[in-house]
Amino acid sequence: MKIALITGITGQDGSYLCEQLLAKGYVVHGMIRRASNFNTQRLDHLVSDPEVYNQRLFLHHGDLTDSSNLNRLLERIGPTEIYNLAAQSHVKVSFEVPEYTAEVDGVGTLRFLDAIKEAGLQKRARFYQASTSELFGLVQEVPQTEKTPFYPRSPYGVAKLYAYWIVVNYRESYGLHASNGILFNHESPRRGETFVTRKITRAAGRIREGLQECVELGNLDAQRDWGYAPEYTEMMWRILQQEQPGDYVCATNEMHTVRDFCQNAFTTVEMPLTFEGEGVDEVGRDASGNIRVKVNPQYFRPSEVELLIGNPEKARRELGWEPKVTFNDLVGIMAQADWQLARQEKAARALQQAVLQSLNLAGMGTTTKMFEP
Ligand code: NAP
Ligand code: G4F
Repeated sequence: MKIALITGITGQDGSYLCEQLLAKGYVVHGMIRRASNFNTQRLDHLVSDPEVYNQRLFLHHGDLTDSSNLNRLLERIGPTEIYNLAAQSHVKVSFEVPEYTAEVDGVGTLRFLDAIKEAGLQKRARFYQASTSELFGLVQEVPQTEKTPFYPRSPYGVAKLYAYWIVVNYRESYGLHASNGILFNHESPRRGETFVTRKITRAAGRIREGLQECVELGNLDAQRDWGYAPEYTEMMWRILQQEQPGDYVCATNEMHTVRDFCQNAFTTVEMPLTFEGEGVDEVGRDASGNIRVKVNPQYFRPSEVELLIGNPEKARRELGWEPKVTFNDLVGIMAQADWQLARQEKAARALQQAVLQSLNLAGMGTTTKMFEP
């Protein structure tokens, strides 16, 4: 029987991977962090299914900073495949919590590998590490491949660089079946709302429905190779099905600016934008001249990764992996989903307003300002 352990199962990738492994007949165990609120929204459809939850899907509290917990989980579960997706995954936030990011994203990976070795699971368990195109940072070559030298530009990138090399080291030293997926940005309607793509599609839907005036962004010139998350989690599985472990770039080989993403998203919600001005004075206006996109230096990073574009040739050749969802498809999927959410939010607000008015309490509880990196 195939038994998977997924860290970061509550995140974007963890939730898609969990669905895919269950569909392939795996028993799936997930590590979740204790939180003061429920944090399993992306898994709710599985957790509420009595034929799945506690039958083929099991959740365990844990944290990558706690070795004793990792040891216990490995001993109890005896996984055949381990997907290490847990991380403090926000690049800008890593400048504010560099030490914590190193602990979780860097040393956390070492804790896991060492726990596998100490538990004597190196022959039984295959290990996938969520490596990242942020390793390339200040890119030394365009497009980036498995052979491009690394030059990380953030505490996040540096922590992930340690994780990358410790995976290689444990593979070479102790014969672990341990692999790195060097994944370029991948997005979906489940993407966290403070990553730029989701921030834009959320804003486009809400602005279209009159729930928000404008969205403030950072560097509009940054270029990324954006793919569709479920295709990337499928690739993680393919890597672990290989007889030999290895390291693979996973990307679309297409690159677009943040500005392009905005234009495409606002066009999807039938509110095309025209950009004018430069630098911090650049704005995006709708057809009536209203400003819908502004630049706010608050969202700039101390050091920026200006461009990323990957060449997934090795994955195509060795794993038969090829992304099918194009940039336009991806923006369409996300903007349509968030437009739908905005319509629901508008309807819920109207209902709330009507109830408050009938109670003579109108105006309470409608703030939309959020804390955001
Ligand atoms: P995500 O949505 O931010 O999910 C991160 C997951 O890690 C969440 O489940 C989070 O739990 C968990 N986590 C955070 N700190 C933890 C800790 N100390 N102990 C245990 N769990 C912890 O990220 P994602 O987009 O799915 O990405 C998955 C992985 O791929 C990450 O390692 C990320 O760095 C890497 N990656 C992502 C991309 C991308 O474009 N998405 C590209 C390359 C690499 P909570 O839900 O409780 O916060
Ligand atoms: O969406 P982002 O925050 O993603 P970033 O920094 O590329 O990191 C993501 O992808 C990595 C893979 O390359 C993962 F390893 C990592 O875990 C994460 O999933 O920012 C993308 C670009 C940046 O250049 C940023 O400066 O968009 C720019 N940007 C412009 N305005 C913004 C904003 N980013 C955010 N988050 N918010 C803005 O308002």
